Amino acid sequence: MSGIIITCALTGSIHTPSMSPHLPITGAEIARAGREAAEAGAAILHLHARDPVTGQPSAALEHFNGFMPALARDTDAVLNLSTGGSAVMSLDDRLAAPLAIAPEMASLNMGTMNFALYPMLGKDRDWLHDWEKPFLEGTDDLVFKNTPRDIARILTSLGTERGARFEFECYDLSHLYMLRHFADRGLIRPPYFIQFVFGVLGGMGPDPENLSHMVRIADKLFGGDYLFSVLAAGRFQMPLITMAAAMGGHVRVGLEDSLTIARGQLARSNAEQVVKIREIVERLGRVVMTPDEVRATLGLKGAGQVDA
Ligand code: KMH
Ligand code: ZN
Repeated sequence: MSGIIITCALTGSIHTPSMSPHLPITGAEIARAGREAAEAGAAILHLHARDPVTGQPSAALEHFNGFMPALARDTDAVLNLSTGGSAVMSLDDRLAAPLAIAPEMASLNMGTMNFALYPMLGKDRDWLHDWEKPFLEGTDDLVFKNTPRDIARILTSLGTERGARFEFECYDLSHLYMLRHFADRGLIRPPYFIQFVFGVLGGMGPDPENLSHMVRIADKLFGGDYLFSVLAAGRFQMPLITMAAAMGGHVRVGLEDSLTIARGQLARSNAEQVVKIREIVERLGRVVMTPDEVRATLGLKGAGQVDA
């Protein structure tokens, strides 16, 4: 089987500080987490920013600048900026930092959807910050907006005008058809790096049958023009990404997607998850790809053209 791309999503905008002491929040914590994950074998770092004091998801360029220069200096990883930000942000806010930085890669969410995080409220806990509980409670009436017009705007402003390539986040079968639509409109060119997203309440569930069906339909829609990666939320992370690796796909880990390293056991770092999946995929006979091999495979513009 070909080489395998390990992506690590360091902090995200889903989990809140009270859920794990290991979730990186400040620029220095995110930069350290990225260095460690890259050293462990992550070729792509998927990046969100947070307010360093409150831990709230942030769209502020200054918060991205809290870690971007350090990651560009200390790693050769592909720095992949989220355009998803947080579902509570406007698209203008979500795009502000990526447009300023002009990354090699950015995420792109292929449909409007529910993004329900309130099931994580679970048993009450001592919340570190007063924003956390209302943030989670409010997701029962939250729409994560990604209309075709939004998608076209991101593709044009970040892709065509600034040379970014994309991690296409597909949470459902319908998102593959939306991606095909944009290929037919000539707004994207292969190879398509498609991230199948499992286990977000509002997207498809973490069932292996869904993975095999997504691959079957992606094969039908894109033939040899795509690579698939898998991320799965929470306890489903390792089983599903292991299945992806066995199927010839690529994998994404990171505390954005799961806070655990094993059932009921918090991961002490992002790198711990990278090490675990690297051991698994190498036992499966896969060879972990370097950042430059990823750049060559996906046709990325190179780190030198990023305003980090
Ligand atoms: N949080 C993941 C479920 C994005 O940042 O654009 C999907 C994601 C979206 O990473
Ligand atoms: Zn993300």
